[in-house]
Amino acid sequence: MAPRYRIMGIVNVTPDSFSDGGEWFEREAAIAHGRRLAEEGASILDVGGESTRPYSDPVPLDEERARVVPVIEALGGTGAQLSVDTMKLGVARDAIAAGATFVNDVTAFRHEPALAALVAEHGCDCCLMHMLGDPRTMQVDPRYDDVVSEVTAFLEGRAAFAVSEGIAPERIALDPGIGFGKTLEHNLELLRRLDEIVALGFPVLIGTSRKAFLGRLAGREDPHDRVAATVATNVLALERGATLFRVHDVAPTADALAVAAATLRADGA
Ligand code: HH2
Repeated sequence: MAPRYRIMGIVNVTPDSFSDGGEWFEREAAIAHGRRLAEEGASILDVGGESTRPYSDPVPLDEERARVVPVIEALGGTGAQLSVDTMKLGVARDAIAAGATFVNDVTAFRHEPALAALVAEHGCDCCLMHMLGDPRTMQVDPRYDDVVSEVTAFLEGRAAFAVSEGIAPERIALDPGIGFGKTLEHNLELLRRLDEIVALGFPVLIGTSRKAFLGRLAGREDPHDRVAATVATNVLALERGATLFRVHDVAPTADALAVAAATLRADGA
């Protein structure tokens, strides 16, 4: 039987995220949005205060902390596990104090390696993602000899680092980082051969939600019109062994994965 899967709903508390920038920037709007995503079937809520879209600039620590910590605190009663989408130790520390038990670091502990020890100390879950370069540079002519084997080797190395810092292997999820230093072909190859990353033995998280490559394939300029395209990639990823799905649109994803999982005999959580 295929393993259970979970949906991670995206709560962006940012003025500039690529697909929903500014929509949930007001604290109360972000909190209401998070509650709605939990009701729709998100068992994890991923709260982020810094956009990592291509060419974006970093956000100062105090600003990011002020965006995410009150939202995490307020989402405590939803029943969903709370995740903080940050690469900063200071933000993660306060997010954990506010109730987060999952750290989603798109730099896989490369930005601040001490984040790994913090995650270990608190027994949190974490997601380690592959990214080529940084958000300011990653989409400038990304190149690989074989994108899947290079991403897989990178993730294996980062997981080994996390374990060496004391994080239990079952608390580590790996993510190929769709759109982070990848062309359209790279993204498709990673989805096509996702089973090679799954074979490392860690839960695999996939984040395609509303991303630009889907807009190019489906001819959808507006990210809000990329929901069906997103759902297609998540169904394919489930079939290849992914168990965590990071999405903006929880309700349609939940429906599609329930049907796909029943067909594949994978249970939702
Ligand atoms: N994608 C984004 C942000 N965080 N984390 C993981 N683990 N995997 C992803 O694919 C991923 C991520 C980008 O999406 P979004 O949060 O919607 O946009 P922005 O970074 O512009 O806020």
